[in-house]
Amino acid sequence: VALLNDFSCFGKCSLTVSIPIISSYGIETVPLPTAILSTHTGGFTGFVVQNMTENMRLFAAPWRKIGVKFDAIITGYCCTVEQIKLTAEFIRSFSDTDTLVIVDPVLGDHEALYTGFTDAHVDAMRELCSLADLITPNRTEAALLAGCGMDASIETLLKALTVENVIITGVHRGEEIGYCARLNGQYMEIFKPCLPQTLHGTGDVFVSALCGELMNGKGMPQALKDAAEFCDDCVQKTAKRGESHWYGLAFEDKLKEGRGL
Ligand code: PXL
Repeated sequence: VALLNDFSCFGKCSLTVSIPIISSYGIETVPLPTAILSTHTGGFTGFVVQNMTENMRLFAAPWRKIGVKFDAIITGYCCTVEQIKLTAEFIRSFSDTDTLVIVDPVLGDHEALYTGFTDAHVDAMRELCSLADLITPNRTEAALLAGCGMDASIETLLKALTVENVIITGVHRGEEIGYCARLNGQYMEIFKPCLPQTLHGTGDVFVSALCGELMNGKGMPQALKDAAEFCDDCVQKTAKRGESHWYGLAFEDKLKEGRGL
């Protein structure tokens, strides 16, 4: 699996989450960092960012020479419009007809674009999504991509999104939070208890588990169910650790449990 995402050294999101989780499913990972950050940007200040756009081109060139094609490509955080376009180019070069392409269209949250992102990012991301078999926007990203207002219903959002398989994450309903999806033309939803705190990187844990399940041959609906369960387990384990663990999910506790330790 090729992973095009940022490498946030401290804070547990993106590549530092997806490499170990996907490996734990017995799948080989090949990361291509879009940026290297001292920490992720959710709640930390003074972070340092090394943009990797030029290196992405340089690193991918020898892979092209080997003629490698990936069984899956997952894309996440892209810093710039140029990088979103480069990511699209990567998918075209390194996939064949069987490659599973998952685009996590990182654009924003809580009804706003992330700092530094513009409408041009949304347009480029919409184009990137058109190459995907499955996209996993949160509710804010779904509305941006669909060109709908933030108060649009899930039904309206799913109708407006033309990618065949869509999982909208982070949907709040009463005391619960969950996923609303259209998979193989069928509507499906899963809700879990919501903790009263923001947990950064939850989407990355979910998408990584989803990829692991799909690559082990599960169909999309079952993969969604099992990835949601995996992610909820990580959330519960994080809650047990208390407030010192505010910056990310304690997914290591879950992986350790899988070893019977
Ligand atoms: O997973 C979310 C994420 C990814 N990448 C970076 C982030 C965040 C969330 O804050 O800051 C750099």
